[in-house]
Amino acid sequence: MIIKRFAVSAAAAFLALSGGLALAAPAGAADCPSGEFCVWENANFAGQRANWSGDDGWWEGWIADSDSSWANHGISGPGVKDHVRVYEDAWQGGDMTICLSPGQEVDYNGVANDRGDSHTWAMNC
Ligand SMILES: [Ca+2]
Ligand SMILES: [Ca+2]
Repeated sequence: MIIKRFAVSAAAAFLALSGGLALAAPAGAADCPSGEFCVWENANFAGQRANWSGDDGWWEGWIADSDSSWANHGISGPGVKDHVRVYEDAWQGGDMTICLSPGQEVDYNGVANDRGDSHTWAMNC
């Protein structure tokens, strides 16, 4: 992880040094590890972050019913469950509050705000 971070910042430094005008914004605004689904307690990817590479049927108390922004940095591929469905109750119960396609980042959603309790990776939304 440290090595990877170093490589990324080295690449960024190289881009900056090589006169990279229009330093392209990173692919996503949200700071979320590749391959993972991330949830923040505040809008705009702020506050404490929870992240998972797999499913979670019962979010920890501090993030349950506190989710206000979301990012799906899952890896896509043939036959891969790369969408994420968030549910209002534990164990994928109740309504689906929000569903993210691969790469999708949502900085706020009034319907889903502070309702999530579980999520699962899925083939679609
Ligand atoms: Ca919140
Ligand atoms: Ca809930």
